[in-house]
Amino acid sequence: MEEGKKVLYSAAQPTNTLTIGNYIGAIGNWVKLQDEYNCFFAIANMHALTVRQVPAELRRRTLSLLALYIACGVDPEKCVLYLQSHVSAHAELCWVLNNYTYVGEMERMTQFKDKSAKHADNINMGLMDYPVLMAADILLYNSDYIPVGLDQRQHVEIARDIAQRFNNAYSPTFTVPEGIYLKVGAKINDLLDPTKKMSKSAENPNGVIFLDDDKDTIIRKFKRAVTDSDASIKYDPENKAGVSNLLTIYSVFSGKSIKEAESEFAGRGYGEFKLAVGEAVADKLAPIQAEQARLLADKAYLDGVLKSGAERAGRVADKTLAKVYRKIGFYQI
Ligand code: ATP
Ligand code: LTN
Repeated sequence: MEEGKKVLYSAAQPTNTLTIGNYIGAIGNWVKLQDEYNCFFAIANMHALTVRQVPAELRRRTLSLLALYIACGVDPEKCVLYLQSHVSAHAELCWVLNNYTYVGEMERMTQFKDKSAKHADNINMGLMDYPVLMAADILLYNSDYIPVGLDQRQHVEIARDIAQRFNNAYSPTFTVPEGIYLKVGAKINDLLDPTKKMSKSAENPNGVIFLDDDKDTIIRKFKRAVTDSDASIKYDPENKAGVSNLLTIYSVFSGKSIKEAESEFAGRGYGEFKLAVGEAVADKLAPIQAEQARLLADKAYLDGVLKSGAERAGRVADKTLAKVYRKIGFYQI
C-alpha cells in the first residue's frame, strides 16, 4: 500500500454470470482507478449466501470471478484482490454494527424489498442484514471511496450513517466513505425493458448481455433491443430510454463520447446502429473471455492471488476490528 494514496473499496458477488452492466458500472471502471488509489476489490461470497446457491456452483463462480477481474485488467500486483470469507473480521464487525443499525432502516432498503418480492419463500435474516455486512466490508479498510453502480447508492449511504453513528457514540474510529458514480454508465438498462436495470438475475436473458456471450448471441440480442418509432439516434434518457442506453453502451465500448457517437450515426438507421453497438461490445469482450479462460486453467496462480490477498486484507481488517473491540469495551488479553 502506498503512503498518501486514498483507499478505494468495491466488490461484486459471485452469483450468476456477470453482465455488461457489471463491467461498465464496476469492474471496467475499477481498472481506470487502480493507479490513483490503494484498492481493495473483494469477491462477496458471504453476500451471495443471502439468496440460495448451489455449493459447487458458488465455488466455481468464485474462481471464475477472480479470473474475470484479472482478465478485465485489474492488476493483483497493484490491488488487493481477495475472497470475503477468507477474512473473518467481516463477519465479526458485521455483528458489532448490527447493534448500531435499526430494523426499520433495513426494512426500507429498496434492494431488500425487491429481493424479498423475488424470493418470497426465503426472506432470511441475511437478506435483511446485507447492507450491514456491506458497511462492515467498507469500514474495515478505512475506505475513502466506493465506486459502485447507482443501485448500490442506498447501501453506501447507510454505511456512512452507521460509521457516523459509531464515531459519535465513541470517538472517531471509521473513515466516513463516499460513493463514486460514473457520469455515463452508472446504470445500464435491460435491452428489452430499457427503464429497468440490466441485472444478472433477470428472468429474460434476451435483454441482458452476459460477459461470456459469444459474438452471434451478442449481435442477436442487440438486434432485438427495444428502441422507439422516432428513428433518430439521440441521447435523451427521459424520452428515448432504449436508444440512450445503446448510446451509453456504445460510448463505453468504443471509447467515443456520447456526442461523437451521436454524430457518427446521424441520419443512419436503427438497424445499422444496433449492429455497430453489438460489434463494438463483442470485439471488446472476445479478448477478455480468452484471457479469463487462460487464467482459469492456472488454478495455482489464482489460489496464490487469493492467499496473498487474504493476508494483505486480513492485516488491515484485523487492526480495525481490534480498535473497535477496544472502544466498545471487549476485554482483551
Ligand atoms: P443482481 O442482479 O443479482 O442483483 P448485481 O449485478 O446487481 O446482481 P453485483 O454482482 O454484486 O450485483 O454487482 C456488482 C457491481 O456491478 C455493483 O457495483 C453494481 O452497482 C454494479 N452493477 C450491477 N448492475 C449494473 C448495471 N446494470 N449498470 C451499472 N452498474 C451495475
Ligand atoms: N452489494 C454489492 C457488492 C458489495 C460491495 C461491498 C460493493 C459487497 N460489499 C462493499 C461495494 C463495497 C453489490 O454490488 N451487489
